[in-house]
Amino acid sequence: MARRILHADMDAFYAAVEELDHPEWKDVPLVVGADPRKGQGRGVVSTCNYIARKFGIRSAMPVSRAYSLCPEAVFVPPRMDRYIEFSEQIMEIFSRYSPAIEPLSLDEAFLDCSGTERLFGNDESLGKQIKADVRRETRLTVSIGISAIKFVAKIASDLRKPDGLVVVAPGTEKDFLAPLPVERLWGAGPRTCKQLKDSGIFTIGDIAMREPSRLPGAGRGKHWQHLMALARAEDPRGVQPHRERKSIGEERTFGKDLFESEALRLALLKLCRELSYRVRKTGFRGRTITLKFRYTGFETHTRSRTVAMPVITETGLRALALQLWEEIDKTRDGRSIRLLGVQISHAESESQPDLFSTEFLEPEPVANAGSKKTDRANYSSANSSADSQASRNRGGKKNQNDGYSRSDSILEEGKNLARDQKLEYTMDQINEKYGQKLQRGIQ
Ligand code: TTP
Ligand code: MG
Repeated sequence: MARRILHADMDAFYAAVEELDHPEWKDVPLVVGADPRKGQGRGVVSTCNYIARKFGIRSAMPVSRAYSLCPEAVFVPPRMDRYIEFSEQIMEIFSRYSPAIEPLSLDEAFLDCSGTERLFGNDESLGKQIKADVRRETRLTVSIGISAIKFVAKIASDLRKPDGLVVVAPGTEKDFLAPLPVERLWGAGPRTCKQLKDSGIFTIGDIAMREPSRLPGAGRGKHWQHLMALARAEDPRGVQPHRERKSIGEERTFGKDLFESEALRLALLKLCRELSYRVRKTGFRGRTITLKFRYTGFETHTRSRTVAMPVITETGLRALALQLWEEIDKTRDGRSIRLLGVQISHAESESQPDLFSTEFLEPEPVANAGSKKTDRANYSSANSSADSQASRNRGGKKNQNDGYSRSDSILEEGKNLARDQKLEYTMDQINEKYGQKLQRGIQ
């Protein structure tokens, strides 16, 4: 089966973030780089918006040159913290669509989406879903290319920027590449392009058709061999994730900071719903749940708890998340919350928990949640797992210490857990079947 590689790259990334924070810059030429009018004319352009590009301004160009091309442009210094914040959000969105992600920079990544057709539909539908998620959650646009061949996906994402989606069907890659100028070829720098043009070669198709001996340098050397292979759409490289997925999470920055406990609780439950759906879809298994919260003004904290068994049901996740939330709510002194997130980490290697293991009832020692920010509070778990706790709560008297033997109680919890799991999978199927139809009806 053909691979399905997706390349996603944000549009005018730094500039788009600046426009988001300063809508007054949206319709004017905007350059991210030191302001040449303030005596810092030696810096270079990080990027610029698409209006500024019409004046010929480009990344890495000296700001003094950008100024001479467009004196009325607004120049703003880069704010890396803010771009990193968006980058994390974008990568988190990408991670919903593939566990194999190869980030190339803050704003772009390859995703290996092979075998996800049943989950996300055809290439077009997959690309549209990712674009819609990015737009809805960040209010930024991303361009996407999809192909069975890695570098073709990269070229495709760049072709219809901004806000592009280009799908190259398997088997059509050579035809797709043929008319494109040689500059598009990954690895063909200005020097190579000049050599090619001097030899009468202007398009990628020209390279593919040319006898290797009639290429510059007679086509010898690794560099030319590589370019020839690419021109013929030969690229065996796969997506190389730098690391296995260690966690899975959902977070939201609210449109307006939230203050009411009830509103925050509801927002948390919604996050739990979305996260548990992804847990079911990806089969991710983790035993640590972490709540992340950011106050108005950006102070960020996390609290986490580790349990003995992976958190696999929404019921279990909600129970744990609410316990953590109540602790936070008590200590936040009425401060408003800007961002809320929930994450499961501490990945398990086994794909399914053993429902009837006696470990099910053992408390787990404190875990290290790996938070970057301040005031991390880890709690050891009083209960064995969120899932079994939820089962106990629901089971009422029967699950108390009321004469049932330990193995009976384990069996009972296992049954409850299996029932929750089955119910939630069934709900997913119903939602996927009728929810999508409903959405299509509305569009
Ligand atoms: P790019 O993806 O190359 O550029 P872009 O996102 O601004 O524009 P587009 O993809 O729509 O063509 O780079 C991502 C960010 O990296 C960019 O916003 C700013 C930064 N960057 C630099 O700081 N210096 C550079 O030379 C380049 C190319 C990018
Ligand atoms: Mg970009």
